[in-house]
Amino acid sequence: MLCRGGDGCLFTLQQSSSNMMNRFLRRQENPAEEPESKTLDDPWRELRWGEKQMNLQYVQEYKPEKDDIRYLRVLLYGPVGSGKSSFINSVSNVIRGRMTIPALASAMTSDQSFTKRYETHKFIKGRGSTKTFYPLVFNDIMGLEDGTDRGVHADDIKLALKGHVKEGHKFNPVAPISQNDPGYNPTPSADDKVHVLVCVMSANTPQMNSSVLEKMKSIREAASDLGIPQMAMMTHIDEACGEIEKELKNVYKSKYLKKKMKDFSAAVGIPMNCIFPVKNYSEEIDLNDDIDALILSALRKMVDFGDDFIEKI
Ligand SMILES: Nc1nc2c(ncn2[C@@H]2O[C@H](COP(=O)(O)OP(=O)(O)O)[C@@H](O)[C@H]2O)c(=O)[nH]1
Ligand SMILES: [Mg+2]
Repeated sequence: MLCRGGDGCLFTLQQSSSNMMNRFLRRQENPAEEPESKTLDDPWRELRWGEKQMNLQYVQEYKPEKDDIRYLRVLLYGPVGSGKSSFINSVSNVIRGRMTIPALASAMTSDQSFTKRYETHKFIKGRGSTKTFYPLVFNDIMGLEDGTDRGVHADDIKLALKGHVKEGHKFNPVAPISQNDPGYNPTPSADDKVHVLVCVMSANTPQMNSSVLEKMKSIREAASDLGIPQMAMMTHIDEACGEIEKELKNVYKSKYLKKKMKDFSAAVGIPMNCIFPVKNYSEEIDLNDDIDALILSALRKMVDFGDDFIEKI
């Protein structure tokens, strides 16, 4: 706006303010002109970021009430690269209060699964002669690849749910474990069985293909038949949404993530309130309270769901 005084100035001022008014009215009529915010004003789920310590203590002090059950066993399944091994590492970091490297995470983004053996991951409690394990253990099962003869066989996961897969068994993608196999456990104990089934999915991948969805569905049905509680985790949330990458506390404000979780919920039939977003430890060299808070929020639910099931068996 040029203003040199006199009538010309008045005219230019009037013109300028009427232009502004027009722009304002246009925006009112057509909000699309305004770049839409990527975040909601208020989080859609409440997470008390300051309660990390309480949840940590809850998980650290958890112990199954039944005498014949030493461990609450969580089985993680999901596509290759979704972050199952990284989640186990992350839990180890959080529970032990320092960075640790128990389960190998694959840095390669290949379509072949890295974890092939059925292995129980335990977390060490105490040091030296007082060394014991926390009663919360994880099994990480080979990825669910596209196609029938690749990745883990859905039948193997079903047998693992019932505790029939022995520690160290090497999965064969072509043929599921049979009763004659040395890796088959005919008489599983109550804590060989899986107490919570957790699907791990990356928020940073496009739509899942139908054959992976089919495998997931059949596993979920088997778990439902056995009464095993189920939940899911969305990982890679930092990579999927710039707002979360900038600030992890935006996790429940991100419109993108909310939509991704809703779509996932609809595709696999896991209700929204059983899906938890987490950011795994991946590049960090030190612990971070916000990362811990999200992991503990999911972990606490795993413990509660698993414990409910243990009470029933
Ligand atoms: N940025 C980021 N990277 C992740 C996350 N979770 C896993 N990763 C990385 O993704 C890759 C595959 O993870 P991995 O745990 O091996 O997947 P798995 O095949 O399901 O066991 C590794 O390079 C991890 O560091 C996450 O939440 N955020
Ligand atoms: Mg792995």
